[in-house]
Amino acid sequence: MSNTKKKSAAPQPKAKRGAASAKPAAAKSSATRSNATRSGATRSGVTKRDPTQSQAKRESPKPQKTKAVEVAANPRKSKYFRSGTVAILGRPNAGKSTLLNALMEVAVSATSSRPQTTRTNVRGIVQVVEGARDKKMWTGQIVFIDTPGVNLKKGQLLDRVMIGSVEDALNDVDVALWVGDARTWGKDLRDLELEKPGTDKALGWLRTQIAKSARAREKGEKATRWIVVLSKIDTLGKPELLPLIERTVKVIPEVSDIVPVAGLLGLVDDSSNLQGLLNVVKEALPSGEPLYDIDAWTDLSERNLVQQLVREAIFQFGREEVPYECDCEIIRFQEPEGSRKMPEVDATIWVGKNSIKPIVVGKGGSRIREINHQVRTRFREVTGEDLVLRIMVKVNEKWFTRARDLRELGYGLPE
Ligand SMILES: Nc1nc2c(ncn2[C@@H]2O[C@H](COP(=O)(O)OP(=O)(O)OP(=O)(O)O)[C@@H](O)[C@H]2O)c(=O)[nH]1
Ligand SMILES: [Mg+2]
Repeated sequence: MSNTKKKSAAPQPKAKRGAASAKPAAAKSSATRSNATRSGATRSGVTKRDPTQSQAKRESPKPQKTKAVEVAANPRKSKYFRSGTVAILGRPNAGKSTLLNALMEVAVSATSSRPQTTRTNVRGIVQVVEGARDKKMWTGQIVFIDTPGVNLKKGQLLDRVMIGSVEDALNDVDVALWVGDARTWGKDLRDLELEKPGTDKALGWLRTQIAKSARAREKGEKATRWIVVLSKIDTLGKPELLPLIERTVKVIPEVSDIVPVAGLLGLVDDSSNLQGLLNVVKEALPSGEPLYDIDAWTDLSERNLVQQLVREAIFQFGREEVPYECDCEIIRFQEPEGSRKMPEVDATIWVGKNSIKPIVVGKGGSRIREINHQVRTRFREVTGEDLVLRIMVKVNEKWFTRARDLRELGYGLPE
């Protein structure tokens, strides 16, 4: 594994920002995520970008620019402004990343039908802008943190690192969303009622965390507010949903709100209830100053975005047992410069077994070509830019058990 250093591109909290981090005007207008941008969104949640606007600052990928974004840029800040951080938690495959992407209207977090697709925390910032066309007010800023699924089965070091990420995300957040798949939430409620932790102990963990927040509140300390989000409601009928909500109130009375949503439908579809969720979350946040500038929208650098997109493609194309044993390392990320008009990236897919390598590569390299094509397409959807991408597949049987290897793949482990 290489010792390539990751470029850190987390949006700097406002208080820590210096003049050097102020964004050029072009970047400013192109990056606002707000209610006003929503009309420009496609159903998949990715907005179209004006190709003439690009590369003003390459720290984090820029979402695509729409007329609505321009109109919404730099509205007046309301004196009733609310801001805060919100962790998105839940079992693997509950629909957390789909929810974040839908709320942000840009598919920045990796999703797939397989559990444990998300491996590290991803921050997505929703800027709330309200009001009529010429009276736009910037009324709130919600910093969502998408997390790996809570999975406490005794597993590899990688599993422990992932639950470490989840607990990091919970540190000091204002609101925690527990995303429960509506199709299996009834069973989860039964297990919670019987105080059975369930096979993966996720519910026991949830109880412990909620109790911690309740104790903090009793002591008058800052306490996280818990909201249950019932996901994938497009798969249920209303008659099934209402009893679930009523039972949740009884079984977890500490929860302040229960909000059913269908992330897959996207913000533009009223039946997704995503706007309803944004309203509830915003109301749960404290009044205060914005934590980030109005143009901040994610902490992913383009380099980390490519890494996530490769992981996503592996999860979407891989057979059952394959994805978990694979990960992606970005060996080289070269910014566009001079005659180089697009980023050039060398990536390695590490696989945990010799037998997996031919599956990932595919017949005559067919699967790796599919992965490469999908990553470049998704990169263009998010940033509006093309990418030169070379992918190698290599075997390292220990990558998910050795701290050093995990660190090199960008997992936050203490030295
Ligand atoms: N029908 C339906 N499917 C959904 C919805 N939201 C997510 N899904 C599907 O559920 C699967 C898992 O979605 P993800 O968003 O990757 O789930 P996750 O909780 O982030 O999963 P991990 O990162 O593995 O913990 C994908 O196949 C999604 O398409 C929804 O609103 N309706
Ligand atoms: Mg996820």
